[in-house]
Amino acid sequence: MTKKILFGKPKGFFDVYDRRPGIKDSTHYCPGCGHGILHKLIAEAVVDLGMQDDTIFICPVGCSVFGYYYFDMASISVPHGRAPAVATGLVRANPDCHVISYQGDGDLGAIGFNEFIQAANRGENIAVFFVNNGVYGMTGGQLAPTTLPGQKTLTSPYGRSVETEGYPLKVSEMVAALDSPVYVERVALTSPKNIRAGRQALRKALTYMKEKKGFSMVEFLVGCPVNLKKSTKDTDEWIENSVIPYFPLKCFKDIAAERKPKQSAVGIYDKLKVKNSLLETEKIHPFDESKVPVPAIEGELRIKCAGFGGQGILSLGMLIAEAGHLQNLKASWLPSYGPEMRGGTANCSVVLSRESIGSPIVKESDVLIAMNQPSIDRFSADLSGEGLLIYDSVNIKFDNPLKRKAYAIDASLIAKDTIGDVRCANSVMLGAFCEIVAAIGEKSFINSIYNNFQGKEKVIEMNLRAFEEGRKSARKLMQS
Ligand SMILES: Cc1ncc(C[n+]2csc(CCOP(=O)(O)OP(=O)(O)O)c2C)c(N)n1
Ligand code: SF4
Repeated sequence: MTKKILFGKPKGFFDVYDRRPGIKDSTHYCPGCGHGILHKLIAEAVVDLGMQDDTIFICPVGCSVFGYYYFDMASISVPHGRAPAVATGLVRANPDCHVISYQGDGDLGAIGFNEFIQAANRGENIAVFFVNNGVYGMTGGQLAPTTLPGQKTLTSPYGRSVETEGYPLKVSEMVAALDSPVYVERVALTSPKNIRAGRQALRKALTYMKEKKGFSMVEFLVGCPVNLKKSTKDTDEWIENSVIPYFPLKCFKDIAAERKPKQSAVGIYDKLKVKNSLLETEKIHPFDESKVPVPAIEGELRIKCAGFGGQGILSLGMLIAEAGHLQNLKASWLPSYGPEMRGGTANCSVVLSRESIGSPIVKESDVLIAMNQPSIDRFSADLSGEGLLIYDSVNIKFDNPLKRKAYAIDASLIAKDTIGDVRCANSVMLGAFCEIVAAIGEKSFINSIYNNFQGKEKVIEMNLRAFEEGRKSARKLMQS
């Protein structure tokens, strides 16, 4: 049989689908699948609107996961439901690119609903094409948030029960109720007339995105004949007779004319600006750390600080990280929150390095600063062979089974008796760390204390004294 091509392929598609393994001249979609029609409308529109070179098509998880086989434009695959989050990153990083967040009803309405609705509410300058076929197509036709009441699917063999599964999610209606989105319309890709309306809606959303008017969404009611177990013709009839009465075709919102083009968010990428805005360094630093040489740390110095919530463990880690940062090291600080905060161990991971840091998570540590018994029980086995342990001997009994280098500091006692406030025990430990590890100059720690307790003169004075006491105790230990 000879093929007669009535309409050529849109220029927005590759001539040959070389990325597709096996057959290169047709798509992987089932006959009658709505994705095929929608892909064609997109491929035509991006070229007609002159957007092909700066449009990024986000391929979702679902049957359209292989969109990049077909579209001759930039594309990116993302985890299930994450398209609006990735789209946000793309347009924030490059406000001149155009991002199509292409999502099924499982992808958008179920696993990714929060990311979707938050992006809509922020009014990100993206176009979301929401493909509502009423089921999870790719995985064999399970119930989706948009499955109709009474509709039979793989996971609702007796039909969707509104008692147990609730009513279908009316996404367009919900999005239109938000203030930020500029354009929301529901169309159906069934009859030629409906497809023409869908084509217009899609072009409108792309145009608004090009004009930087903000967030647009078009919901496309389409068929998944394979999972509905219907012919293509019956599927279209079913959409028209059963789906559209539930999900009416409508332009819910079109207020782009009232909106000015969005201004690009200004990123603060200037390291010095960030430092100045966060720390007001010029005003309060007693020392000029730019004159301090960068410490000769080999590889990464991986530190774990652990103790009770309330002992200032997270601040201790922050003070170390900041002291490293002030000496132009790369520094990361990763707090661990959770139920542990209430009465058990609170901990944080700090990594210092001259090079970029691989991971901020510290499992095997070079230094463990432990301030209570559960912490030492939990983390001492994770110390590396050469690792150093600095612990508060008031709260901890430790017989050092692995024979690590260990320094017992009476931190809580010093803080209580000498400084007059047990809450300064963390600064005693900071002083001990400064002296024992000897990687970072004491001036950076002092600056870090000034920064962290800005404006609280008495607190600064107490913590500086505690820091000096910690250094003194550590020196004594090291000499003995
Ligand atoms: C994190 C994660 N959870 C679940 C899956 C399994 N999965 C693949 S596709 C899909 C549903 C897709 O349905 P929909 O978004 O409606 O797209 P369609 O296939 O119908 O176009 C699911 C649940 C997955 N790939 N990743
Ligand atoms: S299973 Fe459904 S959604 Fe997936 S390609 Fe086939 S018809 Fe399209």
